[in-house]
Amino acid sequence: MPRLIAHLDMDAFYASVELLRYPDLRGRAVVIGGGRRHQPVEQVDGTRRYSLLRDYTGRGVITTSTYEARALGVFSAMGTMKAAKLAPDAVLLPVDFDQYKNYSRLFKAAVRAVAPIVEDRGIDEIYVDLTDLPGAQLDAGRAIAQQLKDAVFDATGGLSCSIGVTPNKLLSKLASELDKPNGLTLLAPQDIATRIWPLAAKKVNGIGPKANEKLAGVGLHTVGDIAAAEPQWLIDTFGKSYGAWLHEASHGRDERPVVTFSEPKSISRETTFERDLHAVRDRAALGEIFTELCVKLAGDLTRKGYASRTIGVKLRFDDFRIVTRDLSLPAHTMDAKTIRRAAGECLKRVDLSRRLRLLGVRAGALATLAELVAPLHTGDAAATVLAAREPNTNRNLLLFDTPPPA
Ligand code: TTP
Ligand code: MG
Ligand code: MG
Repeated sequence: MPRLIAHLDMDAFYASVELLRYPDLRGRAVVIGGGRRHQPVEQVDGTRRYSLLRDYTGRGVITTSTYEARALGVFSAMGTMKAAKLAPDAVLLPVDFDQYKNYSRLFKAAVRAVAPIVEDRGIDEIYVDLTDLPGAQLDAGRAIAQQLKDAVFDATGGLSCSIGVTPNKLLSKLASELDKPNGLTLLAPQDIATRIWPLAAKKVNGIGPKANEKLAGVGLHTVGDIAAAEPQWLIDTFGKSYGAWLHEASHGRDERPVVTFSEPKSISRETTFERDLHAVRDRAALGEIFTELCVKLAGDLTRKGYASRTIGVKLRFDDFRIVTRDLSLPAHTMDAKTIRRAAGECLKRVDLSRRLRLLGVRAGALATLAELVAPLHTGDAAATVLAAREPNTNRNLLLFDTPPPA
């Protein structure tokens, strides 16, 4: 049975979410990237006054734009001042990351209700494995893909998305962009030559700016150019593994599975002692273990790209009774000292007269680094962060338009 993999990407995501609450802006060039001072002002006559790009001064960067603004040459990651030159009459709206995160949850839940094998690829896109869904093979996934689009539209109160359905993730990612916005594109292997080979090489997920430059340097500009190159020559030029991958990718071959992943609710570290320890008599040893747990926990958070707002402790006594306590912090943290202090506060609320078998520290109420950092830095701040976290690898992809503050 051939695989049927869908890639779903929301259309002009942040901008489309804003249009849900400002429907009077539909059809206009709108860019998202302002700060609080660009909040629309409600007038006495019930209309709203919007900030216009022409009035913008600052060093912000645009996160996205409506398709009407794109027609004027205004795209993601463009400096807002530069965008103002191209589209002075475009409306500028502030970034409301919390709102986009809510709509992200909504559309993903709607998809999971129809097709449960979902791989999260960031705030506005997912892969979905349709292979084994009833009826999917009858029409190469078209009806189910349409059902996904309808479910997303209904669950979000009117957001559109574009879906590509092909035998693998690599092709689907490319296909979902082919007929944007509101696209539904099915590709079979025989469509690769006509629809994929004309695309610029850098459109392929895995061909970054560096590789693209090197490809251009040897005269390979499109996916078709790579496909036409000798595999051995690609290997000689680009190295054994990347060269071989370039050949496979250009022919639309990709075996990677759809990997489901859900964000952890909490991350914890605990240790069972070799011999039971007493809070007073073994104070030094316990203190050392306690600190080490907090340091390790902070390391886990940092490595995985999370920060926590609720720190808790877990103790098991020599009679096997378990006690937990937790404490909410004023702000998210991934800092070992802050965690240690909060965990220490929790410990003060426990009766420590019995000896301990186990001690654990837990970080809950997690937020991803991208969630925390994006609202701080988008728009008008000195450094604009275009942040994304790869959910499967937990790799943080933080891109600053100016160096991050020290
Ligand atoms: P994209 O899916 O790349 O773009 P989009 O949804 O706005 O438009 P399209 O119809 O072409 O898919 O990114 C999703 C959101 O991520 C986007 O709405 C805003 C944010 N983003 C940034 O903040 N900075 C960026 O450089 C990019 C590319 C996106
Ligand atoms: Mg999108
Ligand atoms: Mg996207």
